[in-house]
Amino acid sequence: LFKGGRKPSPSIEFVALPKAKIEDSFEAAVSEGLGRRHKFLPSRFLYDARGSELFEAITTLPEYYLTRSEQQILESNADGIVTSVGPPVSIVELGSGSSKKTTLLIESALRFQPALDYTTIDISAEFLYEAAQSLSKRYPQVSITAVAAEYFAGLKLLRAPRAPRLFIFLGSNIGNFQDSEAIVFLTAIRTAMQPNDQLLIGIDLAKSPETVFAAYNDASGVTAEFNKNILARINRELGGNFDLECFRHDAPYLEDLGRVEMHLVSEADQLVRIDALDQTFAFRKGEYIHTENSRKYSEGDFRDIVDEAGLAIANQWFDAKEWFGLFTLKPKLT
Ligand code: AVI
Repeated sequence: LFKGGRKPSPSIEFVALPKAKIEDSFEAAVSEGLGRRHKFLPSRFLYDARGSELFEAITTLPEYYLTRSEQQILESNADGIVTSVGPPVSIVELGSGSSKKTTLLIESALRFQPALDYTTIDISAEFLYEAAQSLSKRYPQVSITAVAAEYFAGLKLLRAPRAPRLFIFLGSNIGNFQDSEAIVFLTAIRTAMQPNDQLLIGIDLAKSPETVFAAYNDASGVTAEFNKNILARINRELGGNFDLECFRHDAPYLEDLGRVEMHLVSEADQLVRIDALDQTFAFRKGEYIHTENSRKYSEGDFRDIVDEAGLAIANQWFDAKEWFGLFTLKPKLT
């Protein structure tokens, strides 16, 4: 562990793990995933600079209800959430807190206490640094610790808190994990928690198939571009020769499995060469690369996952249409 040199202001501490340790290899994942019988690319690789920009655009689409629903819940309930843990509270965010949603919780905490410890853990050091700077400018009463690390490593770096902690993991990001991965992830958070800490988590709920389908198949084609960007990224970074016109975005809602899958479907029999791997991959017409799962939970499914991770639901809040849920989770008494 090394401390990231500069201290930009007295209220920000920047902690970074050496870069080699935090970046797992895109190259290795592409080689392994495209070599499988059912071709697969891990969805975390959708988020290079362009992919992150496209995801931001998705969050404002008329069809993409998730961000607005979660925002609505926080607007109505931030005080209730914060006071279910404190005051005083400290906040630990998994993901970098540049969003409006985080600031609603910070502002709420500051209504009940004069100062706040806020820790943010994110893999992208650059993004984290910018988000921390802008938060610090806006809220000088907040002491910020910005940890550039993968979540599991970052959780291990947390110091003993000065107040009960509200961990936050918003945006239905948990929904991009397989259930088994979600259990491992929640267990890691539970292990880092003390008895009075809670985890606030946002999840997308099962609802009318038309509504879910539209959110991942928007009329303006932004989600299609977001999905195809992973091929463009292979071309840019690994010298691939994917022809983006020869792949089609497809995002079926598989209600039985409780998830949307994003696919990139080959429009023809074709060969794709990737120079950095010195490999060529064959695609049959209609064959697809599976690029993302996005879980739409029933309350029962979610409760089972929470339980398996050694946590229990403390409180729950919903938007007016009950499309999205915010849950506080606490360590189960053993
Ligand atoms: C980041 N994640 C919660 C988004 C989702 O809805 O699963 C990613 C996304 N994929 C397509 N559109 C948005």
